[in-house]
Amino acid sequence: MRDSSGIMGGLAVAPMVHIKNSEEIERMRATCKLAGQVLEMIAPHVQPGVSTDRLNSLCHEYICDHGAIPSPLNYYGFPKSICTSVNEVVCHGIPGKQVLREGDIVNVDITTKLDGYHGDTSRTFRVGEVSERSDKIARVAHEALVRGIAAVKPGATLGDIGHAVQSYAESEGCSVVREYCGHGIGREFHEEPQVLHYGKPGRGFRLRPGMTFTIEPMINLGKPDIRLLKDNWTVVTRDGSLSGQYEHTLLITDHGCEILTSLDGTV
Ligand code: EYL
Ligand code: CO
Ligand code: CO
Repeated sequence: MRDSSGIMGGLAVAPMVHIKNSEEIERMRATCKLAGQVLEMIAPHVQPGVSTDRLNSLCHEYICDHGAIPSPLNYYGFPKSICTSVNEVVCHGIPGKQVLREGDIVNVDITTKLDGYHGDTSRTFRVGEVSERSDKIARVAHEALVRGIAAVKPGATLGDIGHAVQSYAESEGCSVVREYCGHGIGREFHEEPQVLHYGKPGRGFRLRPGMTFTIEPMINLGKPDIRLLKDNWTVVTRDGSLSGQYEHTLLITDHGCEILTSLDGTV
């Protein structure tokens, strides 16, 4: 039996990567554009005094008003439509009564399902003026995604992406969370392949035109270790250090890649 790790009887096998045709690519463009628009819509609302529940409601309404569904809602039982991960929360923060305060950083993670296809993107927002440390982890997490995307070109491998992210993050004295990775995306929220944010150049699956996947490195200011809170969803840094994350959905093209969740072509 072939398992999700791509290891069968101790031998590595190629993941079953779905290559999208032009019709599917148009649908990916539409859902990813909507996901990007949700982040643009919510940006001015990420201010001191707003609750994460309010951000969830605004995103939920916007997504539904545009004929789409928020993919995280009920996904493995997830109770909300977006993830809001504040400060030392690494990912899967559940929107609730928590009110954002000046100096917080918060990752807002949006996935839309439009016309049968998923688009996935996230950003770490600074709430008002933030400390040097908070600014650094947001900046390094953003640049880690920039470096990962820069490694995406025809003939490149998944290992090239992971290496680009890891070598940059560690050169800044930060660390890469190992337990979560980017992923293929399309008709399913999570498809093969797994896109690790660490690795060695030249290793792993070779990128092919028509592949759609996310890069979404979670970068910690301290150690890479994480733990799960008792709510069984919220992932935090074990050492309590700050964590940041940015995410885009990409399409591999004949000549490079298209950042499907970017509205203006920038990361
Ligand atoms: C829901 C499901 C355990 C997301 C992503 C929301 C959380 C914890 C089970 C991955 C896995 C977003 O790709 C993701 N974000 O970019 N689960 C996710 N959930 C959830
Ligand atoms: Co996401
Ligand atoms: Co994702």
